[in-house]
Amino acid sequence: MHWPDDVAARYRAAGYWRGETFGGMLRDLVSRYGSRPALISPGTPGAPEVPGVRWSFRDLQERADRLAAGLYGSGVRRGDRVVVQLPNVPGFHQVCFALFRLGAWPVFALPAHRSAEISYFCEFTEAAAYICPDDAHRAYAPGTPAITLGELPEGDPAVLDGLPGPEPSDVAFLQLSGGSTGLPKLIPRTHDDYIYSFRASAEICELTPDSVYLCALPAAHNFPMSSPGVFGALSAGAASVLAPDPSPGTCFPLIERERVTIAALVPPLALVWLDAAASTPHDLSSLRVLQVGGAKFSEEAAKRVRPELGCALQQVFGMAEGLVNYTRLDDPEGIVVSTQGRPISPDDEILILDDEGRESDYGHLLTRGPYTIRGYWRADEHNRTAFTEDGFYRTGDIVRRTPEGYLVVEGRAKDQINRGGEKIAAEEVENHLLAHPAIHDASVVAVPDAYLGERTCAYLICRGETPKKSELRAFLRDRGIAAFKIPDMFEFVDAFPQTAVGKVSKRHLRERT
Ligand code: OOB
Repeated sequence: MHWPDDVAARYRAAGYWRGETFGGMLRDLVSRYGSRPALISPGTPGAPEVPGVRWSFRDLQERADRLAAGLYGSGVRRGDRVVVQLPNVPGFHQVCFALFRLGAWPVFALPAHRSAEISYFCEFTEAAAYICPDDAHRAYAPGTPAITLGELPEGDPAVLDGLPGPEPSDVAFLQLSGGSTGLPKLIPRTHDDYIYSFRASAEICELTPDSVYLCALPAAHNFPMSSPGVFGALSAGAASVLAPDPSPGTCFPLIERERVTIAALVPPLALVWLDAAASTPHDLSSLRVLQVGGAKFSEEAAKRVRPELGCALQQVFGMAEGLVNYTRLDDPEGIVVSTQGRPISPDDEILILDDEGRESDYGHLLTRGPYTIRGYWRADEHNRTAFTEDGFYRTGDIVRRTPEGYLVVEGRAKDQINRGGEKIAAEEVENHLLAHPAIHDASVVAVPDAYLGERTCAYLICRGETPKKSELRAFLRDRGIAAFKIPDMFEFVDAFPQTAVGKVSKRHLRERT
């Protein structure tokens, strides 16, 4: 699962891995920036039970330590897994740093996940606890002790004193893969590798203690977490504003009030912001950089950012498994609007192979480097195909490399739908559909969509009477899957087109719509 010793030694010698843990990093930040703002949350207007808060670096550390002591008192130990599903509130980061301090591993679920996903994460990771927003969530993980935001335990941090903390090379948490298989894969990220990725990202994004980062996407996703995200902002001594939702109605007043300098969005939201900016009464002039990533941002839309929002665009092409590419802030506009950037690290190895496995400037993207995993957690069989023998990760993305060394995402070879940045593994949805008694076979594919980039279409072969589409939607909802995975369209067919070797030809299915 880990990097070979000689490679790890090389990453240390190059200064990428500094032998630091999250706990050590926060202590160091408190000594430098103690009373400066770290996390700002506007609260929910009209809901006094969700008040606005401003935590300094010291507040964050003190609260995380008290929580770590409380969790220790509840039995959470080093190496334990804890499924964390929280909205964009400072409590999310308090929980992260508390678990990091104990050496327990957060397993980052998304707010949209429901019982099917949460119960799987809890069971597969043998989670010691499930930290969730409220009582309604308890039912998602019947066998796991649930702790709601309102009942986070506190203890005397003195109990932590004698405890051995995690090592820098230890796993810090498990991140979710976008996935292309029946069950989501878990990504083990270490203190060393992750801290390098967001520190270097903060540098690329030119963050300083005077920067203000707006976290509008779900905080648990890799993009707003570390590219540079809230962790990158913290590492630079900068404040982060946690938006309860990404709408212009919520975010524009926050940008004005908190003088936000950088924000991150997926392409459909960037379009909504561009449209709303034309008539907003809010002053957005503090915004210097809008990052867009998670799915392909069209060149036409990209060209609108500077004239209509008055800030620079930065394209971000990354993956929870590791590799992140950025256009740089001083790149010529032509590169910024037409490419998805270049890697963070001089030691990110990029391999582009054509269908015959020959090196090329167009084809399958494989990568290896100081913050790209060498294997998913507890997935030996899948790892044999997802990684090459010499440790390259097969991203499943089809890319082109420009003469300047920038990557352009041209398509995808993996069986996944990218619905405006939300990743859907076709096989996972197909398996849920196959559980319906009237469905004989199911094939889920992406269809182009002007707003989301892609939507999902389920092609179905039925036995007996054809079920109503509304009934299928209700069936999937009742199976407890996240709403974004429920297909946008259902098409009933008698047979699936086949490839020469007799497999379902998803390419031909996609061309039907
Ligand atoms: C980010 O991470 P994931 O793990 O949700 O998804 C990774 C996949 C990539 O393999 C690629 O297929 C797609 O999402 N993707 C893009 C893209 N950024 C991600 N496709 C086209 N253009 C882009 N700019 O999505 C993620 C992680 C860190 C930073 C940014 C995004």
